Amino acid sequence: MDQESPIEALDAIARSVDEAFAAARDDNDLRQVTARFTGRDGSLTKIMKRIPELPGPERKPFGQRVNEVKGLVERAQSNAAERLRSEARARELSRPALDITLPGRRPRIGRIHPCMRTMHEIIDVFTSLGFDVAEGPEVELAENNFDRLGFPPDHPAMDMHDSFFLPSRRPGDRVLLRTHTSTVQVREMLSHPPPVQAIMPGAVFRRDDDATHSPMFFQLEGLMVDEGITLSNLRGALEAFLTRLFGAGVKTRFRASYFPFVEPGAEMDVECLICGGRDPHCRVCKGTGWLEILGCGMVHPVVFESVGYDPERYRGFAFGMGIDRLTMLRYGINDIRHLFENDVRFLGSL
Ligand code: FA5
Repeated sequence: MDQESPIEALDAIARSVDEAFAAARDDNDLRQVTARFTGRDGSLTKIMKRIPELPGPERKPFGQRVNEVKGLVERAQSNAAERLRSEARARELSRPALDITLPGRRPRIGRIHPCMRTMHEIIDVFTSLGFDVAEGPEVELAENNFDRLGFPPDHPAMDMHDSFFLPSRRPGDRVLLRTHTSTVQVREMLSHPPPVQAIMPGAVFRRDDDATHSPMFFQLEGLMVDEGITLSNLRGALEAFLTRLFGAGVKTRFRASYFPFVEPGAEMDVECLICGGRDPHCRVCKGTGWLEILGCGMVHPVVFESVGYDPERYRGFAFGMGIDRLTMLRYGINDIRHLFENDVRFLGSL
């Protein structure tokens, strides 16, 4: 059989174009079909090489016809691409809009920080005993933090190495991050005449950092001033709060201690609820079986004088407790730093 002429071959190519592109099912098919016509080994590319078989006058019209067929291929290719796009879109639209088999994601629900939970409970105890709640600033004058509380000028707490001093805007002011909430006692007494019965919660700052000392921690100060206040009022208030927080059986002890703003002064310890006093290497109680939770005492007359109260007429008690330490004891936490690392797995487990 004779080989078909280039003209017949070109006509056959032209007739096959539409069917070839109609068969393309995806972009990959489309690329392959296009290559079959116009690729390096494509039928249209090859047929150009047969031009010399034609008589001279037929060559030019043949070349034009090849170009026309190339145009056919291009149009068929772009129609097929459009068809594939709309088929894909139709498939997408016919899918259910929402995959209801996918399990939902539970939103994370925040919780109150354990220190704040302890703080709120203690506030509830004292407000039920008739105490008001007062607050003061975290950035304080050294005068309120130390001087009015009777700290002697060379007291080590005033050393730059023990407290966070800040540059002050007014020349002569010594400003620092308060090291205890006793500053608010001073502010309360300066702004209210006696009697005073208030608690003062808040954050305080010191250059401390170990298993039971954090550079930022929370204290809650208590102050009661009136005629005839005695040490038994102090013990009564503290016992009421400890029983509410830890239950009736918890062991506590008072130790005589020194604070310049009280006389007599004491510290109160709670039995180590982490090791129960059984671990000589316990990092919380350091093997003593006790953890110090607060300082307290009867307000020193020097303080009354510094705020303009009559020390002959008034007596008062004050205490300052460490909320973080109480939180450690309540939740059995053996390192205060865990409370401030913001690990939600740890905090969420308490
Ligand atoms: C004072 O801060 C006194 N202002 C308390 C006071 C108030 C005494 C009124 C008398 C009258 P002290 O430095 O001991 O005292 O701290 C009180 C409590 O804060 C400690 O018993 C302890 O529970 C807690 N505490 C102290 N330093 C830290 C720290 N770095 N991290 C966590 N808790 C601390």
